[in-house]
Amino acid sequence: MKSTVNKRFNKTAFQAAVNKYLVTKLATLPEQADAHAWRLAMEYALAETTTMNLLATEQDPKIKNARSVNYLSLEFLIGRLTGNNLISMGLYEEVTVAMAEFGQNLTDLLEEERDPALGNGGLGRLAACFMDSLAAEEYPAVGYGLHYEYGLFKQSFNDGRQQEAPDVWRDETGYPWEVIRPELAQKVGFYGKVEEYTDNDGLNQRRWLPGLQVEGMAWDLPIVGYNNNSVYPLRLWECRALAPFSLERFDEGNYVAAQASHIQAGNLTKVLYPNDNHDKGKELRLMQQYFHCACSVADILRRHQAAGHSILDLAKLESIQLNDTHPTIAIPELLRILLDEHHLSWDDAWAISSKTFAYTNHTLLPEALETWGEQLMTTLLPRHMEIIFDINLRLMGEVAHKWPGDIEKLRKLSIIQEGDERRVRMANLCVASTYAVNGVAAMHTELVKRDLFPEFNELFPGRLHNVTNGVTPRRWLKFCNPKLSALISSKIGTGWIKDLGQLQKLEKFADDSQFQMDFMCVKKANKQRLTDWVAENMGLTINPDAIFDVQIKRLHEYKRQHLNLLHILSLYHRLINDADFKMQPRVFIFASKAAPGYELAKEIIFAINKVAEKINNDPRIGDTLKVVFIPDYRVSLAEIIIPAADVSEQISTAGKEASGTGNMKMALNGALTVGTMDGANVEIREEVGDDNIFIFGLNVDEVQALQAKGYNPYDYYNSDQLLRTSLDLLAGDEFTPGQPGLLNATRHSLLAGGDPYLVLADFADYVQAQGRIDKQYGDQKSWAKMAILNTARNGKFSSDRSIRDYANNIWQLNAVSR
Ligand code: GL7
Repeated sequence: MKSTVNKRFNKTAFQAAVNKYLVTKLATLPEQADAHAWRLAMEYALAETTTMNLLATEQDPKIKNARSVNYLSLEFLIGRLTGNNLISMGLYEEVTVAMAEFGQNLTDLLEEERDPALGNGGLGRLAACFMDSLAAEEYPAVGYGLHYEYGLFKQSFNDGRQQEAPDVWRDETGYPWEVIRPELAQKVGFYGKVEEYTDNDGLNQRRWLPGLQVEGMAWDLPIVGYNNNSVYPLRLWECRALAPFSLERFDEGNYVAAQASHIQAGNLTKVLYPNDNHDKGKELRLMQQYFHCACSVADILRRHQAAGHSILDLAKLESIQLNDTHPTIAIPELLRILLDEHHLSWDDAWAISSKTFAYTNHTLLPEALETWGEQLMTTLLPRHMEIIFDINLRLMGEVAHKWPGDIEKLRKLSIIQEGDERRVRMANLCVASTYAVNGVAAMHTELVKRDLFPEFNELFPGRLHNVTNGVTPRRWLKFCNPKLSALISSKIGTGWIKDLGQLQKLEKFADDSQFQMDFMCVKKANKQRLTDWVAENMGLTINPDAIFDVQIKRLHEYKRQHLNLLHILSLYHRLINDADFKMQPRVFIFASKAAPGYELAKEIIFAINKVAEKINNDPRIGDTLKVVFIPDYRVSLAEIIIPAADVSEQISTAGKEASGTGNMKMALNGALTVGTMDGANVEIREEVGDDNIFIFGLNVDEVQALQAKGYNPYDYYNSDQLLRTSLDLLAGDEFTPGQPGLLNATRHSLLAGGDPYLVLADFADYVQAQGRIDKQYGDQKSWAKMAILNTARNGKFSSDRSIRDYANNIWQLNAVSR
């Protein structure tokens, strides 16, 4: 089958298809249809093309015989698909016109779509950007994830406190872009026992006899390549009970018990775990992980063999990228299949598996490094536990050979952590069993080598790489910021959409007064768009001429939203008590979800909301200072906030944020970063130059030195008057009238709680950097120049470049154009 070329758009045929779906799928008529029905019908009509091209890509012999990558991730935070797919298909304008003839406004229809929030934050969003770039660059790829029934929870505020509600991302009538693939369904086992037996050749073999089986149903979402005919699948597995589940129990008349196990088995993919950078070690989560891996590995082998390739050639044709340790169990799963089902020797099986897998590390935080108890592993996956012990035995042999008699090295590198209960360290398993390990920003990779895996780096020289993260320019500039995109294209053409480095050509306009005015005009329009959104959805009035100062990311102590809050408190204090204090009007904008079980994070949200309530209604402050906490942060909100940002807050404790990607999105859209020397901030600074970024705070070595010597937050509290006053504002009832101490949790964590992320240590320098920002904004011409240079110089942070780095340095992959 040859693919259809999108560009030959037939408006009449498209409109006929929309009409057909209105009637046949939505049981309504054009005269009666509401926006919801029009949107769904339009999407079904468009999906005809993407599904056809998905199949055509899959069937293409060039693809079947090419080396490809399989991106395994428990999260794909894809966001709304329709607007982006229209851009990739090159049909945005055509469909705008076609729908207008039905009396429908495309922009309004697009607003109708709910975000599929199948991820938590940066890690999941990165996976989505990578799929977009793989398709744009035409590197053969399949994304493998889970088809959660509920995505990340919906957030609302009740008297300032976070409330969580389930997120139903699919419509009752279905999700038009996805297509079910029953022929790809897989069976997945759990529990049971391992049996030894003698095969026909008289050889001793082992096999796993699972005690429970479930079914994995495949759903494909189309990942549409920008301006090409390739459509790759994002294959999401949904867990279903195998019916009839237990015939005997029906016979026994135990109808309800049989249904109960049925319901339980069907629950595996009900909900995404809402933790970000935190490992909770729940059994159901391990079941999700194995379910994901078993389905995905089986599907990879099915594709490989269906294309006529030998299992012995797996590593030649397939690479499997593990997005963090969440899909690590895919390694023992592949080994189990090679050993127990294909009866390969250990050495042969290992040779294949260890050349197939690669692993990306996304964090250094100890609480985020996954471990699983031996007991749980043995019960749930007895054969996999045996295989993990076998891998470890060989690893320990290598360690003993390299460092004879060094027990400490054995202890540190072992996949098995000794203690009251032995635990499996998933990161160690990954480093020992993959051919490449990468960090996600230059500094992060250095810290992985220096602090996290120094011994592994010695044992396996050359295995550790860096691939700096990136973001897709299609969603994060072209789609979310149409005005800036048009302005850019009017100066340098449209090549930047596929080759973001071309933004450099804007540098020569940085001093051009007219361009500066145009650029700031676009920024103002985007700020007005956000202002309108805030008025409409939150009933709050903000001033679009103020500095829009934005911190949008998950709520975490290491990201230090409370440092931002302390600065706000210091401004409030000075505005009221210091008649000489003057500042540019500023709106502080937050959007952030806290993990439902992370109490302190929720307290910080509460504190920000309460402070906002008071400041926003204080007549002494007027328009000078506003604080807006936008509820239910999600991809579609980011698309409105990011183009409107003047200042991008990237203020994590140095050494804690592996990369960050919001930092890249905002800089690309012309915001100036106030940030620490952490994650990708370091590389952003390298690109934009020291004059175009506001760096402050301790660097990673200073953080480590301070902690080694014994950090005491009271040293700062006692010696810095402004800090003390700001922090103490949280102690009384200033923001919670009649209820003193309600905001104490945040203050307490920073004092008696020991301030683990050195907020107080960085406060003074942060306030100074903010002062420089204030001053700089007073000079609009030079601000405009800095903003332009941020857009011009951030081309490096395209995920197309990240993907090319992976393809060239890790996957050894060639593009296949169709
Ligand atoms: C993260 C990092 O915290 C973040 O800095 C990085 O940009 C992202 C993508 O590499 O990965 N690691 C992690 O566990 N989560 C992240 O967002 C949840």
